[in-house]
Amino acid sequence: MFVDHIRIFAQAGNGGRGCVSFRREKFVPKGGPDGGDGGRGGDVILRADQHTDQLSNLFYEPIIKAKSGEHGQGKKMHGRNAPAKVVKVPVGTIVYRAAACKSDGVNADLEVHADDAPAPARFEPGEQIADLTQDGQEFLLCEGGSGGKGNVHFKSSRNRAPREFTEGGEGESGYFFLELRTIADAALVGYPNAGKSTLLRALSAAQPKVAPYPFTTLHPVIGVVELGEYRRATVADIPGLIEGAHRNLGLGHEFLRHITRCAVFLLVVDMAGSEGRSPVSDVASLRRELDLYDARLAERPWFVVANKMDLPDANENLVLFRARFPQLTILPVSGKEGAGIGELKHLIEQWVFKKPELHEATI
Ligand SMILES: Nc1nc2c(ncn2[C@@H]2O[C@H](COP(=O)(O)OP(=O)(O)OP(=O)(O)O)[C@@H](O)[C@H]2O)c(=O)[nH]1
Ligand SMILES: [Mg+2]
Repeated sequence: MFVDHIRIFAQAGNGGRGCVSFRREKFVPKGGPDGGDGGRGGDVILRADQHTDQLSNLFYEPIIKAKSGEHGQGKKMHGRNAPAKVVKVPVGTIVYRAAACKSDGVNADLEVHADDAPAPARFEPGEQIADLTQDGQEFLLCEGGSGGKGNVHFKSSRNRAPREFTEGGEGESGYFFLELRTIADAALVGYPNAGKSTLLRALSAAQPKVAPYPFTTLHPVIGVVELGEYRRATVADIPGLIEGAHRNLGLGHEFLRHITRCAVFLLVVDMAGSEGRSPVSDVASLRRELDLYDARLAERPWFVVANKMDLPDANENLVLFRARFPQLTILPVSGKEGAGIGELKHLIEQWVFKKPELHEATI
C-alpha cells in the first residue's frame, strides 16, 4: 500500500522534575540544599530523508511520543535529557496543523486514537507549518518540556534549607496532517498504457511494473536519470490519467498532486494509436485535465514524447500529429526497443538544466 497522506498525533516528552535534597556528609554539618534539575523532555522532529519514499512508516505508527526527561537527583545531579524522537519522512512532505472536521460522515481514515490525547480526533488539514524539500532538512514538530529546577536554586540568605522545586515543563503535543508531494525534475504524464513505466525503465535504473493493461502503475515511482558530466535528473512516473481525472476519476486526483512540483512535464502518447486511441485527442485531453486540476499547471513547460514508434501506424500518425501541432517539441521514441532514449535524455537535460527558471516553477 502506498501512503502519501496521513493524520498523526505527536507528543514531545515532559521535562523531569527538580529534586529536593540536602547534602549529607561526614564532617559537613548543615550541608545545604543539593537537589539537581530535571532533564529536558525529548522533542519530536521530522527529518526529510531521500531514502524514504512514502509515509507508510507512520501508517503503522500514527502516534509518535518522545520520552520524558529524568528527574533531578541529590548531589546536584542533573536528570538526563531525553533523546529526540526523529521520524523520517520523504523529501517533499508538507506538514499541516489539524483543523476542525467539517463532514460528519464516518470515515475511519480521518481519525487518530491516542491513549492520553484529548479525544479520538477527526480533523482536516489546516494551516501549513512546514514544507520539507531538502534531504536532511528537519522540522521541530513538538518541543520537549524544559527540566524543573532543584532546590539548590532556591537557597537564599533567609532560607538556608529550601524545600521548593519546580515541576518539569509539559511537552508540546498536537494532531497533524502530513502530505507528500513528490519532488522531481520531470514527470511522465499520459494515458494508461502509453508506455510511461517502460520509458522510466529505459531512462533509469528504476523498475516500475510494466504490463499490457491500464493502471499497472498504482503509485508514483521516481527514477534517477544519469546525464553527462555527472549530472542527474529525477523523473517521476505517475499512474495513468484518464478523462475526468481532475474530478477524481481513475486514480485521478490522488496522484495529480504529485506532479504539482515537477518542473517539466513529458506528455507520453501512444503514437501508434493502439487500442483505438488518437494521439491528437490524447494530447488535447491531457492538457485539459492538467488545466482543470490547477490552471497553474497549464503554464508549466512541457513537450511530447511520441512513444511506440516501432509499431506499424506510428510514422503515419506522427506526420499528421506534427502537422496538427507545428509549434510543439515532439520527440519520437520507442521505450520498448530503446530507440530515441539518448535523445530523450538530452532533451530532459536541456529543459531541466539549461532553463534554471524552471526550478522555481512550483505551486
Ligand atoms: N510496441 C511497443 N510497446 C510498448 C512500448 N512502450 C510500452 N509498450 C507496451 O505497452 C504496454 C503498457 O506499458 P506500460 O509501460 O506499463 O504503460 P504505462 O503508461 O506505464 O501504463 P500505466 O502504468 O497503466 O499507466 C506494455 O505492454 C508495454 O510492453 C513501445 O515503445 N513499443
Ligand atoms: Mg505504468
